[in-house]
Amino acid sequence: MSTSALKDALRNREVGLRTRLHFSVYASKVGFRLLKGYRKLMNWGTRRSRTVTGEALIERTGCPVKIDPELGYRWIEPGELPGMEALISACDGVIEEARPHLPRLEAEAPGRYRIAFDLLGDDGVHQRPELVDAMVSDELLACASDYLGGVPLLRRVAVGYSPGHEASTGTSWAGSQLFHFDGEDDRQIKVFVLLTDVEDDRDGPLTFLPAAASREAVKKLGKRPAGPVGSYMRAGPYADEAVREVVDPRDLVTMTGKRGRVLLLDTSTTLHQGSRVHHGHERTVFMGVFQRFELVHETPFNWIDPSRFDEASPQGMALTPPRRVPRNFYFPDPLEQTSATARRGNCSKPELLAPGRAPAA
Ligand SMILES: O=C(O)CCC(=O)C(=O)O
Ligand SMILES: [Fe+2]
Repeated sequence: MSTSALKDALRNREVGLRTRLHFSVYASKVGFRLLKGYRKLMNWGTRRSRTVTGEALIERTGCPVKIDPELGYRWIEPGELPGMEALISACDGVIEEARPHLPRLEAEAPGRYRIAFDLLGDDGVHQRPELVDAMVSDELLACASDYLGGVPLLRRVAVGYSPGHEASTGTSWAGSQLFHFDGEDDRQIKVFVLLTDVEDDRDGPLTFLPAAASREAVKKLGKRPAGPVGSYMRAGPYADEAVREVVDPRDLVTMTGKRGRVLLLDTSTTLHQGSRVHHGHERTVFMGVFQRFELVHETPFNWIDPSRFDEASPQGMALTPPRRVPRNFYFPDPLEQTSATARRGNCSKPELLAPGRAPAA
């Protein structure tokens, strides 16, 4: 980060001093590495046991699904991962329940919260154990442990609803509709499952550049610009014109396809955007997120009950974060009568809040 960017970070009064200080370190390459080293050191024991458990799982399963870090993504074929059918039908239930509330949610949502709504609160996740079960199958956890170097945490389980936007010409896309890198760590895995057919641009497909090409694109863009202070983005959002200058559109991969198509994507190493849904269309996608226990930059996470699994099992580990927030804290029931975004973070125990917390993606 340049000195002026650092000054900007420190001056920005929209977020607290701790957040600004955190960002002034986090946003530089060296600062990020320092933070990462510090986090690794502080979590040495936990990392060790997660590595050992992950290795045992990889050996036991033979790790049938692997992600090539140079690509940063992998498509999943039908039958490769267990539990996907149950997951899809549970998601159908979520959408059906939410359908009558959608106009109100859209009307209430401010700014970037209007881009993609999470229709699942913590209670919704809890009521549908098949969503978590599909995410913590031995096969998927082996894949995630292999890619992330130890049993990671399942931090988010979401059903994302992206409504159509009036402006389909592309000048008013914002936030995650613009190309960016997610910033919680230097690697993570998001599991996306299409719940409706995504045919073409009008359905706002997730669009990304594979990891090696993303690395090259960033070099050509000059230096990786820091995301806005307090943002979950490590870099971006980039204007389309800037991306167009350095990226061959033929290198972009789009998540189009039939309902049920599954993608594993490292949103930290791949330049990506999505939800540019045109007026008269809508997109619904399931998303599960795996991040390392010792991640560098924490963003809001779901409360998920680990008690169905043995504490020392890979599944138990994947569901046990370093600290708990009360159920419904970040992700209360989105269908309650008052705005979900207004309720998020309202809690009778504010001391449980992490200082410097960034908003959710
Ligand atoms: O809405 C989309 O397709 C993109 C969302 C995104 O940027 C993410 O999940 O990291
Ligand atoms: Fe993203």
